[in-house]
Amino acid sequence: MRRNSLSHSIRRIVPTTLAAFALFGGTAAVLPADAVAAGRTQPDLLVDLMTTDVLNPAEGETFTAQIDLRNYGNGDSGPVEVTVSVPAGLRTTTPYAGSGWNCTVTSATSYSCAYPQLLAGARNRLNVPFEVAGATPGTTVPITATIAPVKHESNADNNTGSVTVAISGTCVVRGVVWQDLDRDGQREEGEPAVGPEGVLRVSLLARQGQAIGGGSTTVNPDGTWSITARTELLYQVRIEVTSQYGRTVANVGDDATDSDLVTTYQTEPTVLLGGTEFDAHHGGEYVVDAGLVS
Ligand SMILES: [Ca+2]
Ligand SMILES: [Ca+2]
Ligand SMILES: [Ca+2]
Repeated sequence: MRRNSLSHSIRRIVPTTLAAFALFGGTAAVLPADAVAAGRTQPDLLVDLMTTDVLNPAEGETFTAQIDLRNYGNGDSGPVEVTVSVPAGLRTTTPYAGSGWNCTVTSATSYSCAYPQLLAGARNRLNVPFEVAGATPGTTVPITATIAPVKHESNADNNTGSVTVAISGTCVVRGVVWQDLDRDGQREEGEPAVGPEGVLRVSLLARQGQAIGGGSTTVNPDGTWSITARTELLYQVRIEVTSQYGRTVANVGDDATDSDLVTTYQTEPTVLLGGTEFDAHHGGEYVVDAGLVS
């Protein structure tokens, strides 16, 4: 591009821009009403995320609500004060010390927690302990944290966050292990049970890291097994059998008499088979039957 061509383009653009500015009624002296405030630094505290260290606490147990706070603004906050609600079914216990936070039990239904200040852009985690007391198993209870707006805060609409915690109950997971002689995926008269000589172990795996639950057992001589376990989490049944067996086809025909093992995890030195992941709720009974073929 030749030099004089470029300067010609610029001359054309400048008047157009000025015309557009005039069109919007602007002069350089007219600024938005909040421009003075915008020129200052402003904190903006927010509840970024709330989690609990245990997904499914049970009656009498203690867990921690983890409240991640942030100053999203460009100004330091000054003293921070957070109110954490204690819903029915939970109760306060001794607050943690030593994190810089100072929490006190203000009433049966809330904690009040103070922190010296969050600098612009800073994050911090507030940990608040709860005890499950009188909650109905299988229900969820909400915990809410609210940051009191600080001076000059630019947005107070994001100062509240919440998390729900599911209260564990109990369920029964059970099944029968049998040999599917005709390999049709259905348990029929005359097809024998596989007892402890063939089934080494039945395990109930809790698949979420922060959930408490699970268990294991062995089968009875008639191939039946049963585990009573905690609820409000995801489970998977795994059955370990001797290497002469494999699994028959899964989910064929009547669910009451079919095989519910869908995955083979290993075949040596023992055979490890698994069912489908399921959500376990209080009072539930979950049946995972296993048809084996040799
Ligand atoms: Ca805010
Ligand atoms: Ca059969
Ligand atoms: Ca079934």
